[in-house]
Amino acid sequence: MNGFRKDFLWGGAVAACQIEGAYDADGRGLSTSDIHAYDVNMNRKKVKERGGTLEKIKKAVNDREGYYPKRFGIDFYHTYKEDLKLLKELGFKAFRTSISWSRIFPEGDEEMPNEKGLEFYDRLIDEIIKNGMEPVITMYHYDIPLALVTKYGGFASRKVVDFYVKYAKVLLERYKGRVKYWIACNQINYVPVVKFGSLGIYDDQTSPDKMEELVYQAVHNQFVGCALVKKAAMEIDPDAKIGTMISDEIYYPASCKPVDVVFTLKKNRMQYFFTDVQFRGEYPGYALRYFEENGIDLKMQSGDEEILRAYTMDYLAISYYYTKILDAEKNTMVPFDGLQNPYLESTPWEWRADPLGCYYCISEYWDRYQKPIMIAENGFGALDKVEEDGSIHDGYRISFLRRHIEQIKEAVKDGADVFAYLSWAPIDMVSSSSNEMSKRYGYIYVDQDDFGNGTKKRMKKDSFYWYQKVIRTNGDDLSE
Ligand code: BGP
Repeated sequence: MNGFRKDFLWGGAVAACQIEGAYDADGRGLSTSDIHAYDVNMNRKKVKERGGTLEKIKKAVNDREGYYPKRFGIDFYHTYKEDLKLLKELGFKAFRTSISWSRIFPEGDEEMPNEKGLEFYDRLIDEIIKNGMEPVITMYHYDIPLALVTKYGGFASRKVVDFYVKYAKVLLERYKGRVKYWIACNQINYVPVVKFGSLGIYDDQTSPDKMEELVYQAVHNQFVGCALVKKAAMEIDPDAKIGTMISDEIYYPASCKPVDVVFTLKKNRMQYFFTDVQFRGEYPGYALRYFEENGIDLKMQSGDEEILRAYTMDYLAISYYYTKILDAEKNTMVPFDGLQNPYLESTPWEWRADPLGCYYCISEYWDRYQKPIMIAENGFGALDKVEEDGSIHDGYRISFLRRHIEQIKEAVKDGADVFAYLSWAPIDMVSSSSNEMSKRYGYIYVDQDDFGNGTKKRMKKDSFYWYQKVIRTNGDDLSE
């Protein structure tokens, strides 16, 4: 294959908790994303997830002074029609967004779903389709209903798995025939870092020495949840495809010292662990050994192993942003503990772009599983400047995207079945990690600052016209 397949899904990806706003509209409940305050003194090079202790969480809920950007997003809840029109003009073939769990089950454990929430996604999904795009829907993107955290302790509880599967079944029934591509959980391997957003585990839920065990227990529960979602999809809508999604965190050895190379292999394997379980249907030996040697005793319920084996995922969604390197002496097995690569350029957030790494990552995953691959996120967060005449010259973003798409094409030429490229994010919105508005990814600029001030006017950047050409030529013309 010399280029992208004819039905290649070009598009972009967003998440409900960063874009929608309207956090209390139409019966929506609070979610984990609503308690992340913007911190003007934050160090961009050391952005950490803010979960906190149970007390801190409760305080944030009642705080009337701090600014919580994800509660407001860019008001997509009300502007989706105009925004989708712009994406249609770009030529989008697909649009990935997520459903806000707490719009459907405000507290997570209600008997019946919130009809008003379901109706919003009826309208949104219909509008996506009306604009000629394939909807790609993430069921759960860092916004578990907050009550499931405070009452049950998030995915560490098996009850929450039941609530999650019930929620997913409601979505599958309701949007059957309209949504083909589902992603069960955003970046399932990223959980040790985003343990609050992704697993709903708070800082003092257990003692520090038991935290790793609790996290992996919750991961196990999430695996079972995803497998049960696949089972439900097979029964409810056999045409639906259930994907698992990882954030690429495959690192390079810092040197060719065999000890660095083997350490890197072992650490990378704990990343493949997630997809090994979800595609091969069983826990690999290296992971079982890691758990045993680190005092991690996972509680499996009877039937779990059969469920994992019987219901594996249909495709792999990857988000790809940067790479890091590993030194056996300086780094530990703690996930994502790595060093910056001196051969790569830094951004203010220390996300070092590595287009060749994109080829490397796709090739590794394709060679390992031969499962269809969707690039579910890839993009360049930057501080954009609006010129006096309203133009925005984001050549750096065009260059980033061009170099990555070229490498994806290289992997395609090798035979990798990449069927979609959904860049993050077509329109500026609140950053997931830093809660800033000024970390911008879009082809479309949104006039809004870190405190939510501004006209919210949408403006096309130079990259808008470039990506439009890329889509029009099915990736043949990438010239800047
Ligand atoms: C991914 C998340 C997204 C997203 C992106 C960029 O890990 O799935 O939600 O926002 O990273 O991250 P950030 O917004 O922190 O720059």
